Amino acid sequence: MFLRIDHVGIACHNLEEKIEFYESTFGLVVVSREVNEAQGVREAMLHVADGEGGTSYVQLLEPLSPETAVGKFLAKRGEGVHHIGYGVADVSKAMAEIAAKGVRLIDERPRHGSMGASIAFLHPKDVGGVLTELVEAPRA
Ligand code: CMX
Ligand code: CO
Repeated sequence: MFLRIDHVGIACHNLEEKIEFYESTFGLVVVSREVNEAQGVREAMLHVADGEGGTSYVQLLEPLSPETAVGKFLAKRGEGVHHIGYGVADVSKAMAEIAAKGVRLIDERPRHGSMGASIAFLHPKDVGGVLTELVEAPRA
């Protein structure tokens, strides 16, 4: 069902500081910066590698306010890995297949993600404590 790890989402207090760290420490390059009001984040995608299944990124996330998903996470757990995003060919199809196995979907239908992707989240309580995102990249 999964084509690749599309991205690892990392929660942080200061996006610019964290970008600088990833650039200077790992040599990663920012390929996109966005504010996603619906998701409550200011974010950056940093390119990691291109593979047969597509491209993998690190997604750095700074909350727009304390009441957002990432804001609440930071208050409870502090900075660190927030979610894993898996690449899929068809997000609606993957959602239906996964829901049929009894895993709760957070999103009833796909939403807008980074760089034009269609995304949907699965509830961490049904995935062993891991917030899981499905990502369908836009057609080239
Ligand atoms: N990973 C694992 N567990 C998490 C979690 C995370 N990222 N975020 C919350 N939880 C856990 C909490 O620890 C809590 O568990 P306990 O009850 O055992 O303490 C439980 O889930 C409920 O957490 P909460 O703080 O009360 O928060 P909510 O229920 O209001 O929201 C969630 C949790 C997952 C439904 C919400 O964060 C959500 O809808 N996330 C999806 C959207 C999102 O994260 N957007 C930002 C990223 C955007 C992008 O990638 O593009
Ligand atoms: Co994500």
